Amino acid sequence: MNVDYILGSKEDFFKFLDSIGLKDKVAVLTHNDLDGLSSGLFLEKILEAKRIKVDYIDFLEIKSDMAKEVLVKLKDKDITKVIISDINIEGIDYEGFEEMRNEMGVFLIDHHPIGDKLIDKSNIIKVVSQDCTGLITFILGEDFLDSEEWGWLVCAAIFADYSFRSEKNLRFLQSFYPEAEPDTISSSVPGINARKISSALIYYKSDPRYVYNLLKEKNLEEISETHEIIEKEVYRVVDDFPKSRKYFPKREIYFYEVKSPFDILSYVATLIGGADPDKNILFMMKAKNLVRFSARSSNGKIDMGELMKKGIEGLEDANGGGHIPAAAAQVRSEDAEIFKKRVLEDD
Ligand SMILES: [Mn+2]
Repeated sequence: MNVDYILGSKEDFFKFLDSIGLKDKVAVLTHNDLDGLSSGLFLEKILEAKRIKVDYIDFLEIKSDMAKEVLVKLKDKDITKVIISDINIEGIDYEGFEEMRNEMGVFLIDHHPIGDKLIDKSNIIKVVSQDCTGLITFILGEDFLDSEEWGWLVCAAIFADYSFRSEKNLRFLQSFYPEAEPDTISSSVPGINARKISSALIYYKSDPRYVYNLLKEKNLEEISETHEIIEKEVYRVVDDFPKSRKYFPKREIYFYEVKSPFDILSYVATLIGGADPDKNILFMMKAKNLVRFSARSSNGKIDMGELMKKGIEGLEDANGGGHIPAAAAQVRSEDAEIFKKRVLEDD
């Protein structure tokens, strides 16, 4: 399959791998979601085939100083070469990313838009957002990966990142699952696998490495067990939604607080928002010292991205934004009421 590269090429990637010597210590850093985990696994397999040992692998959460934070760990472990995947780290923490590139050899593979500050575009592969990183690394590794063995995982990543919306990616998925069609894909094997893995990532929220190892062992049985627990919890909340939601007529928004020991906020928001696209809904979930919000206006009646930005204006340690139909925000616990008032009631 052909990949349309926005930046970099397959040759660049293998040149970088060839630059890795016996004395180098190698790390793989990837995103802590399904696409991230699958690309990390494919990278590890490619490196293994090239007889390069991975000394450290980490699954990162997106946050503003993420490159700086992980750089401390990398230096501590004397890492000299790093491959980063599925994170637009050059956009999120530009300074930290450049600092890392000064200290060690870095190669980035990603499908998010290129950060505006980026000047040095070497050692970076960027592709369109619709080509998930799991797919890109799978294609990069096609000479080294057993596609019979890992087809199920790349297809689950394609489902999870909505990459099947592009014609060529759908055809790729159908080469493994000929019966999968866009309108029935969520009940197809890759759709179900993706939902199971996403549940396992919620269940083991603080330990994505554990889920990574289950994937590596192809232990779908244990993944299914966590899925049942999470599904049950999600449906409990979905049932409670019509009973406990509150309507704010001024903006025509429903407000609902998700109460659960599991981080099911965006799962619930996507499910309820998708099932009732005519409703505008603000979901809230309390975390340790902060409160997180997820907003849906599936028919796009309200620009939720803009509304989230308006809600956090001037609030300390707050962030928020997103797309018109789906957006998110988080604020300190003490600012939650201000945020709610701005979003639900103010002019
Ligand atoms: Mn991704």
